Amino acid sequence: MKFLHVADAHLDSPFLGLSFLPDNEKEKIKRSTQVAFTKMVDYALANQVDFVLLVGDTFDSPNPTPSSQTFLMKQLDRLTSNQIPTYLSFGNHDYMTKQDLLVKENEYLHIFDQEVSTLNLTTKAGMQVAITGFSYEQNHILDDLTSQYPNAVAGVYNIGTLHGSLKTTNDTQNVYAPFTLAELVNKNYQYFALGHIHKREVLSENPLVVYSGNLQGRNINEATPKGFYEVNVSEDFQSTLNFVSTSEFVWQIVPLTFVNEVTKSNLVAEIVDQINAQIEQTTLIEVAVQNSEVLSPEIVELMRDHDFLTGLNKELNYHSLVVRSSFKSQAKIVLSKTDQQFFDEATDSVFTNDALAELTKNIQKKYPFAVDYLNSPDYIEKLKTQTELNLKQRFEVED
Ligand SMILES: [Mn+2]
Repeated sequence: MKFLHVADAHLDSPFLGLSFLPDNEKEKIKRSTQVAFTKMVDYALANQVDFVLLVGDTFDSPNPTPSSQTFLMKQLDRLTSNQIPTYLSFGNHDYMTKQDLLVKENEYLHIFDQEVSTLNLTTKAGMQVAITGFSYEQNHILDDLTSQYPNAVAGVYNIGTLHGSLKTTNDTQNVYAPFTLAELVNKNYQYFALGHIHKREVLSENPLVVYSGNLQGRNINEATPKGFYEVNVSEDFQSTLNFVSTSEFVWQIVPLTFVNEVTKSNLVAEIVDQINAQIEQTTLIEVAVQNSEVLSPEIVELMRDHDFLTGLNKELNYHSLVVRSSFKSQAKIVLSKTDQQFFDEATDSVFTNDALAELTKNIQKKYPFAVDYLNSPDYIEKLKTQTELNLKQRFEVED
């Protein structure tokens, strides 16, 4: 038997921050989530899989556009009219009810309710499968629902589907159907198909507890190829994973280090050569200058400019695009010993989670989805680097 573990298609993803790109490029990027989903359905049909699991956040929002609704309806129809059972649950982004979909449940399309329930299936080859799951009806689920998952049934291939995240010690983060790995492992299911975290990850090998990641990276923090897992199951229930990539393009931070003297006349060639040496497929790129102290402020200004960055694109391999730039400096701020002490103290007190939470209070209130981002160590690190760079440009610096 083989089935597909798919999650987080995020149809309708807005791909924010790319408004400066030409319309045709923007359109292509926006369409990429649909293209990725279509590739998955193509694969299911070509390989005659026994069933497909869609583990939440198929849409990016609970109010999908007519275009996405119609698209999903057609794709589900391709699966079900070819008698491929499809099991869909709603996640924290697309918390909806069955009645909100353009397509009705039928013999082959099963949609999980808010309550944890189990659906049974016998494959064409006669294998018994039990699939347990639930749907979100609001964007947060504070309860750990794993106790409601029934015990494994002997002789049956038991699958748990769960859109959620591992419990953390910080309770304010435990709002997406939190669970512990031990709880899942102790269910003795053959496979836990997880959704929500966009990074592909095997949390446990035996039994398999797996995040498939999303189908198409949506921003620079979602680098590496994305796709789904095909799970092949032998008659004695041994499961093997086969990752199938569906991304139309990948995101990549491309570090740039300038060795030669950089002038405006060799700038484009310097950047393009370094990028082309580091990409292997269609890529949306952040160029990350590692030693911006060798660049004049004018050139840094130029490299921050969208028109300049867009102008590089026609020289790049695989129709790749530069979509942003960032700057690190190796230079040190020169301070007297006492000043340095104050500077270090200030750094430690400013870049704390609490201080940043206070600064971004209004943003967090207005855009609750930004909370995770603003609190992420990655983001805080970036903010720190950027602040240091800005300060260095004001102080005297030495290499
Ligand atoms: Mn999610």
